[in-house]
Formats: sequence, structure tokens, C-alpha cells
Amino acid sequence: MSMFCYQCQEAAKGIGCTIKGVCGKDDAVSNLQDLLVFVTKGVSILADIGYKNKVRIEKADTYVFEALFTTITNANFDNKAIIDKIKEGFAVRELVKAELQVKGVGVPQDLHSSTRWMGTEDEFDAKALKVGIMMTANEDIRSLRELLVYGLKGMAAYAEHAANLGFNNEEVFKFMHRGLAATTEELSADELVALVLECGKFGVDVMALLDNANTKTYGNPEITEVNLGVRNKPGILISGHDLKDMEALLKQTEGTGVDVYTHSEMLPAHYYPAFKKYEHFVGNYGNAWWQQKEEFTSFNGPILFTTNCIVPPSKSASYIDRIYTTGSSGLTGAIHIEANENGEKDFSALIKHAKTCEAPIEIETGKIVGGFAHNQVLALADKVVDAVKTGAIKKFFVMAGCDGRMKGRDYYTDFAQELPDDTVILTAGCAKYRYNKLELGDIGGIPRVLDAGQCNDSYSLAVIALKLKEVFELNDINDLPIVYNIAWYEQKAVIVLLALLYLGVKDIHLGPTLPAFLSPNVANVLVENFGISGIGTVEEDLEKHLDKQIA
Ligand code: SF4
Ligand code: SF3
Repeated sequence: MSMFCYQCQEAAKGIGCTIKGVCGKDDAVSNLQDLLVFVTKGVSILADIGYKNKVRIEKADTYVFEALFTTITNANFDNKAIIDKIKEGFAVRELVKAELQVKGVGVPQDLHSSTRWMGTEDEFDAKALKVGIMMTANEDIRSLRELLVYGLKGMAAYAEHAANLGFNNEEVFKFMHRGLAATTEELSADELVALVLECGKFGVDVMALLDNANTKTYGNPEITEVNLGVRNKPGILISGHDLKDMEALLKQTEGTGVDVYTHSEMLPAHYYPAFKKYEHFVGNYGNAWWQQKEEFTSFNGPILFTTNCIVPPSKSASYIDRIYTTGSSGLTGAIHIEANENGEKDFSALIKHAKTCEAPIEIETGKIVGGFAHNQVLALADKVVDAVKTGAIKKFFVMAGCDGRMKGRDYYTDFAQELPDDTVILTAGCAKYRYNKLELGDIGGIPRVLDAGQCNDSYSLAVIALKLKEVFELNDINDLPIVYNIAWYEQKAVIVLLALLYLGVKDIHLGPTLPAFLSPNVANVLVENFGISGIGTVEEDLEKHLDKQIA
């Protein structure tokens, strides 16, 4: 075994990737990521001491969310970027120690070795093998520690997007440090379960923070028709989740003769008033992340990754020299655009590059509709409530989450297609690409697929559910006619799941497979306390779900 990783839904054989990741991550990158998480834990242990003594060291907060985000599935495949981040971690640890000393806060000598281990680059691989996931011998403790770390990775991603827009929540940072530090301590399974559930609380908080950051900065998402076709000018394709990068790219491309298209998780950018005003913001090109090889080939222009999900291109891919990364994303061979000291990014290299490219080849035409985040849905609340009261809408299905390349994900297309006409799908995240182009119609003008936005906008779906609970004067969110049939892939889905559990949502169906990192005992805790289960066949599941009415 040259590596071990089981953090995503595609973990090899449902157990873990041991030679090379199904995602394309090789053992060198995987091991460097393990070492990066180790060093990040050291920073958090020290920052946690700081917070407990009312000393906040901002650099530690920023470092921790950036480092964790770097290790999310499909975000960063660039060895050098990860090595640099590890070395930065050494420096941040020293900075925190120095700062604590200045503030008169004592740092115990016997702290975990992650607070002090330092090595040269040629020692990294050997050290990584000693600090990986499998070093926790007890499988339940390992499972809980990793569940917590993955929740924190998702939290880190959302915290970074919010911070990029100038929105921060110290309580979230505090918890991130405490949570990471806890994974180095000898805690009991019960103590770890409590932390995992608490992680869900901060998951709600960080998604609320990001929702506030996005809507305060760019306005509330509105019902929008997004064009799927192309124009005859060269274009830049932008993917990932970062709206600040989206804004900068739109501003810098204005008047240059270069069009901008979204890919995968950037689709919901079209729903924001601040972006709709750009005439050269043409539409969405393609589908979910895993279809990028074909779609990037036919797009013809440069592609900007602001976050995951990157599929590392083969050496013969025609678009290999058209890939640019920024933020926590990275790919060996791609050009990485760094922010300057003011947080500004210069995308002129992409624009120049685009001008030398052909216009995109059209792969589809037509439009899709989205923009049903909480504000928009609540504006339609009367209509929605009436439709429920009259029985025009019998049930809502939350089908948020991620898409992926596993064959079994056809289930979600079939499931959406087989749902009766008096049901509505609430979605967010790239899971929507499994059914957002089907002709599912509407109920009295309310489309049967309501897309709230990106995976982080699952928060919107929770706000909508809480509002419905209030309107129908129910005591329990689980009495609503809402079924949760969630698809997961990477660690942002883990924080969304923990957030839903914190909000009291029960009986969530999670697919296409249950996480490899849940040991049988930990899975049991989730089943017994929250009724979490996997998925069955479309027929079985429809039968099971369709008898649930308002209690
Ligand atoms: Fe395997 Fe997923 Fe880890 Fe990649 S991220 S190595 S596919 S478990
Ligand atoms: Fe998708 Fe990667 Fe998770 Fe943001 S883009 S939902 S998988």
C-alpha cells in the first residue's frame, strides 16, 4: 500500500484508494495531503490555545481553511503547491508560538508532535506514511476522527469563500481549530460523536455566513433562464464555486470581445443580479464536473478552475495548456493565478489566451431555469403553500448534493423521471445535472425542479423547510411532506449532511453508496439516532417515500 484515502464516494472498492486515487490523485499527492493535514492540526492545536486565552491569530485561521480546502477531493493535484503549503504551515506554527509568547500565553512542552515536527522536502514522503489515516488503529475512532476532519474540510471551503468576500465568523474558526486539535487527542468514541454533531451546528453557521456574504455582495438569486447554447466569439469557461473570482473575471473581460460561460458548479452565478447585467455572460456550457474531458475539448477556450472539481487531463488531452487554476485549486502543468496583497487577481493572461482561440462548439441548445434560493422561494411562499393545501403539490424531494461518474448515479435520473407529477424536487449542488435538463414540467407555474444554487445553497433548502414548518404550524421539521434523497461525493457534502442532522432532519437517504469511512459501528450510530439509510432501487424507494404526508 503506497497511499490510503477513503474520503470520497469513489473510494476504490468502497474501501479506500491504495495505489492511485480513482480521482486521479497519485500516491505522492495523496501522501503530501496527509502530511499537510498533520501540519494543519499542529497549527490548530496552537491556535486553539490562543483562542482559549482570548488571543486570536488571524493568520492561523486563514491558513487552516486554505490548507484544508487544498485537500478536498479534486481540488489540488499540484505537488509543489502542497509542499509550499506544508512549509508555510511550519512558518505559521512558529508565528503563532511567537505571538502567544508575546501575549504571555504559555505553550506546554508536551503538545502533539504536529506542533513541532519539521523536515526537509526529501523527508516529507516518509513522514507522511507515519501520520496517515491508518495510523489510528481502532477503526471506530479512525472513522469518527475522519468524519470530523471531512466535515471540517467542507466547512473550510465555505469559510474561505465567505472570507474572500470579507465575511468571517470567529466562532467557526474556533470550532475548526478545536475540532482538528481533538483528532490528535485520546478521546472516547462518545466524545468524538458529540464533536461530529457539533460540527453540524457550525456547518449551519458557515453556510449562513456564506449565504449572507453572497447575497449581500451580489444580491438575492432570482428566477433565471440560463442559455445552454453558444455565440460565435471566443470564450472563457469558469468552474468551481468562488463568486469573487466570477465577478473579477466578468469585470475584466467586459468589452474585450471575449465571452464568459459557466461550467458545473458555477452555473448558479447566473442567478445573481450583480452578474446578470453583463452582456457577455452568455450561459452555461456542459454538465457536471466529471464530463469535463469531452466538454473542455469542444469548448476551445481557456478554462478557469476556482475550486474543485478538477479531473486531471491525460497527457494527450488537447486542452491541457488551456487550464488555469486559482485559490485552493491546483494542477501540475496548469497556470496558477495568485491574488496580490489586496486580494485582487489579474486574469489578463486568460483573456489574451482566449483571443487566440476559436469560439466554443455548440453541444446543446435551449435553456434551463434556476434561482430558487430561499428569498425567491419565500417570495412565492403563498403560491407554494396554496399548492400544498390544495393537494396540487403532494410532496417535496430534496435531491441536493453532488454528481459523480459512478454508473449507479443513473438512479437519480430515473428517480426524478419516475416521480409523480404532483411532486417537486428541491435541489442544490452539481447533483442537479442528473435531472435538470429533463422536461419535468411545472405545477401551476411552479417548476418541478427548483434549483437553489451551489452545494452550499443547501442552506437555502433548510431555510425553506423551516419556513414551511412555521407556516404549517408543525412542531417537528420531520412532519413536513419532504423526503431527503441526497447524493454525495466529496467533503462539502459531509458538512451539508452534518448540518441537516443538526437541524433535526431524520431519515435521510444517502447514495449512491454509503461513505467508506463509516465503520459499521459508526454507521449504526447514524442509523439508530437519525434513521440514515442508503438507497434501494427506484421502484422500492418510490414506494417507500410516496406514502409520507403532512402528519
Ligand atoms: Fe480515492 Fe476519493 Fe481519495 Fe481520490 S479522494 S484517492 S477517489 S477516496
Ligand atoms: Fe459538485 Fe465537485 Fe460536490 Fe459543490 S463540484 S457539489 S462534487
